[in-house]
Amino acid sequence: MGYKCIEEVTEILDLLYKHGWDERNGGNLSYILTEEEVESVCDTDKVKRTFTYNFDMSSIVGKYFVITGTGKYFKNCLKDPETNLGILKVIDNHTLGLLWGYKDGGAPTSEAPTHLKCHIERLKVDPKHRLVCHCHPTNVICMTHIHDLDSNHWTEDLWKMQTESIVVFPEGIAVLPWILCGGEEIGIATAEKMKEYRSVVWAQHGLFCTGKTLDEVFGLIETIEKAAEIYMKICDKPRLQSITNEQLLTLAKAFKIDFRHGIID
Ligand code: 2HA
Ligand code: ZN
Repeated sequence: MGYKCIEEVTEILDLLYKHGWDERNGGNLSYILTEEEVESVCDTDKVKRTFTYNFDMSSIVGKYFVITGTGKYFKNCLKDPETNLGILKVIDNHTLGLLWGYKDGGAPTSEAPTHLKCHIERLKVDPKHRLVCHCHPTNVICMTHIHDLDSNHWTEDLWKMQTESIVVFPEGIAVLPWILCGGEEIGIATAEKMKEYRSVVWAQHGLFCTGKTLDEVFGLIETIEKAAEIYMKICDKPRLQSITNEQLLTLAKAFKIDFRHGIID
């Protein structure tokens, strides 16, 4: 295939699959491409098909995205990117134009409106933002069955599972209750949380993570899932010691971490 930007995306999709976080057609990803990256794969103005959405995309008109296809399996993206992925351009307030991919007549993931709403919010906070990734990490889902769904309680407990957590997600993690996936309500609720967080948990479903690069977002997912794994392994065991608020504050000071206030301080 030889398209560097597509290879980078499919490598991450493959890793997510191999971790067991994207069974069957679980999960979806959207990543902003530069014009140069799109030019290395296809024409930037030959629109093959269009997809319309009923929300306002005016702030991202002209941007290019690679987006996983609806019903497609992360497992298959590395060997057949042109069927499982699409490159799309936001051609007006309500329309995506397909430039490349979805070779079998496919379409963007059912969660594309949620992804695009998250991109719109994250770009307001961070102009370098590029990636939204949704996956189904096992221990994060486990925790949503046995832990309350308060974002501050999750943040505190995940920060205290391992020293790295507060370093990797100092803004904390947001948690949403069970809401119908693929719909408007969950998209609006997720994007609202993205004004303050890069990571949003969907109860009994999975995780949405965002960031500047594929490595950053993959690392964020790994770190959150690792903290959740530790939580699940120790939650029913007697605890002799844990990380204290004071220790986290010492760490934050030493590493100059701009962490969310009102949880451990
Ligand atoms: O695309 O994960 O949330 C399959 C899903 C929907
Ligand atoms: Zn999902």
